[in-house]
Amino acid sequence: MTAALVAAFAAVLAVGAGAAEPAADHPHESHSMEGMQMSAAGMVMNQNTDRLPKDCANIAQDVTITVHAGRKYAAAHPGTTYAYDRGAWDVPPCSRVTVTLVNEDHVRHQWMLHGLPRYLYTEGMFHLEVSGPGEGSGTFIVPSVKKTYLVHCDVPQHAEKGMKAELTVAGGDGDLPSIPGVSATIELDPYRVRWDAAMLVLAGVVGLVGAMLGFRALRG
Ligand SMILES: [Cu+2]
Repeated sequence: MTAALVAAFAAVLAVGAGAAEPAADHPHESHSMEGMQMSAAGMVMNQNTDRLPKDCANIAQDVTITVHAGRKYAAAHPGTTYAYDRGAWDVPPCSRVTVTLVNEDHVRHQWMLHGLPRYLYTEGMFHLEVSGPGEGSGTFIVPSVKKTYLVHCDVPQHAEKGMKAELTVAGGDGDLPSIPGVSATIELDPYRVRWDAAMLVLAGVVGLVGAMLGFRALRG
């Protein structure tokens, strides 16, 4: 009981301390946290315009990419419903990349990139979202390593239905599977058997019973 009270008191103190911190400047209408901006039209998460990856001495180059997202780009890739206008982009090592996402649909679309260093980007991710027709921009800096980064839209079913791409640094380290216009779709065998101990015992029993029945049939 006492412990619970102490914990509750500590929690209240912690909340109080957080609220007492000086409020960040809000020069714009939108909310702004560390690397995150939100507005009614969309959001940018883990934006980074000046913090260098450990392996970069400076920003090698500024690169701008405009990505169009929408149903109409799926027409070029049979079997897809949503797509970006391109399946791949390549940027130089240590470049500062500014992406503008142009959403041409009346549904939410995202341009989410995975695999960035976690010491700079929460969850190793850069995330751009536009909630309807319109556009949004954000910036991140890539490390020097030759690497292929996965890009997709995280709205349920959009990546599965084609909204998937890759961003390579210095040509990347191999294509990812199932990228429309870039690589083949992988069909996993859903009936693949896992040969663990239980399966082996079961197979043994089935074999033994079969052999016994066979003997009986021969003798009968
Ligand atoms: Cu989408």
